[in-house]
Amino acid sequence: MSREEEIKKELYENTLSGRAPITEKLTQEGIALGMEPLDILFDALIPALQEVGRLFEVGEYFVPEMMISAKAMQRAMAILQPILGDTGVEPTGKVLMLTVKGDVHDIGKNLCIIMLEGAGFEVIDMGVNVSPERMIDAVNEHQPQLVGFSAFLTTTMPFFKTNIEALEAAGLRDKVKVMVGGAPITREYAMSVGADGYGPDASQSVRLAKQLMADMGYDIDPEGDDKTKGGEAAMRAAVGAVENLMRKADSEHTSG
Ligand code: B12
Repeated sequence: MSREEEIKKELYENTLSGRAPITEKLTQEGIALGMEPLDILFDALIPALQEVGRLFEVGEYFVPEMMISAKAMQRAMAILQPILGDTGVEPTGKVLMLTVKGDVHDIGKNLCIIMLEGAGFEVIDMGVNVSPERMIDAVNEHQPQLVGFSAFLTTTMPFFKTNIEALEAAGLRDKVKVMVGGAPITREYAMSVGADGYGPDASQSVRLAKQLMADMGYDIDPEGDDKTKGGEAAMRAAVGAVENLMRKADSEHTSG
């Protein structure tokens, strides 16, 4: 078996068992050997995640195992992402993404980031539990066209409004478009707090981001993905696999 074939096999096995440092190393080795990122994605990472989903359904895997596997895949994706997203064209736009104060859920936000970068956006990821003050500092520093707020708890979603009011108070509200999302969020809620758009999933966060850029007068086709030469489609497949997996976790996560 060639080293390339071995790498695919080892990547599959280590994603399945959730060994993130090893998936990262193997992906780096594969890329250094000249392997195609899409082959790594479709022949190793996505099949492994599909198997994780199957093991969950038959009761052999539980939420912690699924999350550890998803993390291992995300570590590998972090290496593939810039290569797949490297379109050689100017970034579509700049987006600042964060999970609001008091909230540590970041899987959904991270999936949106993977897709946005795959679609050619430059993304500044501020992580989780981000205060309105830190958000304002970052908008001043990076001057993005878009800001994306993520919240997963009914107790933290009011921070959308707090953040939007902070943007108004800082005189920045007309400089950025605000998009929001997260498990408990609805379009109605998003509109009621004064957001410019709501995205129910990672794919739609890309369409929304492009639409908002077009609304701001940038020359962008919200439906088009021609700039990314297949990278965006590959990302969509990978992100879809992780999304399905995490949604399955929902049924077991009732401790709130
Ligand atoms: C995984 C998980 C966790 C993990 C988070 C790990 C991590 N690093 O993110 C851990 C175990 C840490 C956790 C902790 C808690 N959790 Co939790 N968690 C979940 C779970 C099962 C999955 C969330 C997830 O990652 N989904 C994966 C993605 C794919 O799902 P998604 O929501 O569809 O995300 C998409 C969209 O929302 C959208 N999107 C997301 N952000 C954005 C942003 C923008 C700008 C746009 C456009 C789109 C967008 O795109 C995403 C990708 O497609 C959910 C259940 C659920 N229904 O979501 C509960 C859930 C969110 N958790 C819940 C609770 C209660 C908690 C805890 C309070 C539990 C506790 N008692 O401690 C703590 C809170 C900790 C805190 N302070 O934040 C509740 C919230 C209930 C509520 N309405 O408030 C939920 C709904 C579970 C439930 N049914 O009770 N949790």
